[in-house]
This record gives sequence, C-alpha cells and structure tokens, in this order.
Amino acid sequence: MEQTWRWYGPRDRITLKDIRQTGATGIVTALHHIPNGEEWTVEEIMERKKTIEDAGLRWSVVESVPVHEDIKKHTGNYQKYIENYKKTIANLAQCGIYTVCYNFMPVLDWTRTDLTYHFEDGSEALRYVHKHFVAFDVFILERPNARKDYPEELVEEAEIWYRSIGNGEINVLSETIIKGLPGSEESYTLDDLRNVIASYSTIDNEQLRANLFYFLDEVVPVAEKAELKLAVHADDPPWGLLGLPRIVSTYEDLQKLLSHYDSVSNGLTLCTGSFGAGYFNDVPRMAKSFANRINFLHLRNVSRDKDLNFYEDYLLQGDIDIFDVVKTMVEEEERRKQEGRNDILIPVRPDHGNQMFGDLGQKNNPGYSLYGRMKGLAEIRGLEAAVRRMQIPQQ
Ligand code: DNO
Repeated sequence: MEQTWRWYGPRDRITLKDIRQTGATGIVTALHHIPNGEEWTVEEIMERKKTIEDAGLRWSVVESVPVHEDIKKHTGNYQKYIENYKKTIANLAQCGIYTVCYNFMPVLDWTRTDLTYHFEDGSEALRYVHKHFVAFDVFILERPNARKDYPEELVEEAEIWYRSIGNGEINVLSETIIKGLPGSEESYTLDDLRNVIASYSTIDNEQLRANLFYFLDEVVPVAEKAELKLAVHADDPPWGLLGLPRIVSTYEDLQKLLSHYDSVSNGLTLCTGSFGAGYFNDVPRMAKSFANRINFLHLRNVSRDKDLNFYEDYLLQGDIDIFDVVKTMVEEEERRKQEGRNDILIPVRPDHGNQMFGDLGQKNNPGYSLYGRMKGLAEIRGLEAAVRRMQIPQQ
C-alpha cells in the first residue's frame, strides 16, 4: 500500500517536513481555498504540487474535490458545477494526480458530538453520543417534526440530559455539529442549517441516489478517459442525520452505486471507521466484496454499540478487524499485479488519531493529530509487513 498522510495545506500546523519523518511518502490534500463548485486550474494545482514535491513527497490523492449542494439536489446551477467538476478532474490528471476522493453527504460532512473524549491513558479521541445528537436536533436546532424521527423514550432521555447541562456545554455541542469539522467545506449558523435542511424536504434516499447516478454518468466517462479514479467516501456516521437522506452507508448502497456504473474509475474510499460506526456493517466483508473497486483506504477503528454510539479507538483495538482488511488489500494488490496493471498500490492513510503527547493543548484539526496518526501509520506499516511475510512466498 502507498502510505499517505492528510495535509491541510500551507496553513496546517503539521508541516510537510514533519510528515516526511512519519514515513509517509504520499500526501492527501485539497485546494481548500477554492470555493465549492469552481474549477481548479492547472496553475493552482501545479503550484501546490510543486510545494509538495519540493519537500520530497508526492501528491497522491485529492481529498476532496467537493460536490456542490446544487449537484446533490439537482437544482440551481448543477449543470455548471458538473462541468466545472469535469474540468477539475481533467486538470488534475493532466498534472499527474489520478485519485480523487469525494462524498455525497447532504449538508453535513462527518459528524461528532464530542471532540475531547478522555481516554484512560490521558489522550483524547472523537466521539458520537446519539442521545446528545438527538438533544441537538430536537431542543437546540428545534427542527420541525424532529421528534417523530426518534423513539419517544430516546427523546425523553435526551431532554433530561439537555436540561442538566449549562449554556457552555450547549454551545460546545452546537459548534461541534454545525461549524464543520476539518475537510467539511461548509459551516452553518443554526438558521442557515434550518434553511438548508428545508431545501432537501422533497429529496429522499431514492431521489438523492438518482442525483448521484446522474452525476456519475456525467463525470465517470471523463475520469475514465483521463485514467483517473474517483473514490466516494462513506457517510460518516452511516445513517441519516437531521432527517436528511444518505446513500453511501451500507453494503447494499455500495452494491447499487458500483453496479450502476461498472468501471474502476467509479470506485470507493473504504473508510473503516465511518462504515464501522454502524453495528450493522461488516467492514471486512465490504473490503472483500468490493476490493477491486477500492481506490483509497482510510484506516481507523471504532468502539460502537447498538444504540448508535461510538468513539474512535486505537487501530488494533475496537470493533473492526483491521488486520483482516489489510490482508484483503494486500491480496488485492497482488491480484492487480497479476493483471499487469500499472496502478497496483492502494493509497492508505491513518484516518484520525488520538491527541497525545505534544498534540494535547495544540490547535490541531480535530482528529488530525501528529502523534496519534503517526502511531496509526506505524501500526498499518507493521500489519502490512506481517501480512506480506505470511502470504507472499519469499524468494
Ligand atoms: C473526515 C474525513 C471527511 C472526508 C470527506 C471526503 O475526517 O474523512 O471529511 O474527507 O467526507 O469527502
């Protein structure tokens, strides 16, 4: 696998120089300063590429070229934004960047309720407590009819919790949900959020899926021609939030998406933590079934329960069998080698990591610690080396 690291660009506290010492060789980044929907020009791409290469690294993956909300809703300027998307991916390929991650989550990208969950060892992780999210939805956002989306008992528990906390905690919870976690290109006020949610009122899962398929029918041929691979990211968490539709959450969703357009250019970002947050998802099975369409891998573990709570756990702890996933990916790379392909290596990145050591107290992008991710990357490297020793006959 190609070991990569997500870098948020020149303003990231963690520098390219630091990243080199983690052992990663590939960079995952995006031109975050370009507004959603606009074309990324060759000049802008080349400038960023040069910065990365000057540091002795390679720009391996774009995460993400964001999909404009108009495309997801199939309204407004969606045609123009799709044309810009096509130009952007053609430009990226022209600059030698062939893997593009994106997501199709309406309104909110990834969502947590707690960014400083304290581990016993003194480090901090990200967490999602469903009851707290329900409290936000029903009592803070006051989304019309929100109550109807949850069992009555859960709303009662959420209310008791909500009444027990102070304004400080209420604000932290709201900001955590609406300000946008790193990589989300949108950030909202409560009023904005109510309005954008309302703009999805006629879009259910099937409609959103139709809009995704329309987008793929337009964009995948361009990607194929440029030999570029798209990699849709999992919904995080893999269930509907705030009454909004979500369609990249389960095994069946992936079957539909991949069979709709059968091409390596229409592929996946297998995010073990995002899919794995759902107790109903069998991530190793997903890896095995869809291996030939996995264009990018996010490795992260979670401890989860059946009430839709989860926290991010160390890579070799938690509920997902990461060893099994790595083994499948190594086998897939061997299969690609047999096929004589020139895109054998699957880029992998340690997804999030705990805040630990010198990370604590620093203004890191939540989840994107230095030491925690470095630990994850080291574990990934060790796992891969062990799997290869076990399975690949030595000369
Ligand atoms: C969170 C990330 C997401 C991801 C996007 C992909 O850490 O995994 O923000 O980058 O959803 O488009």
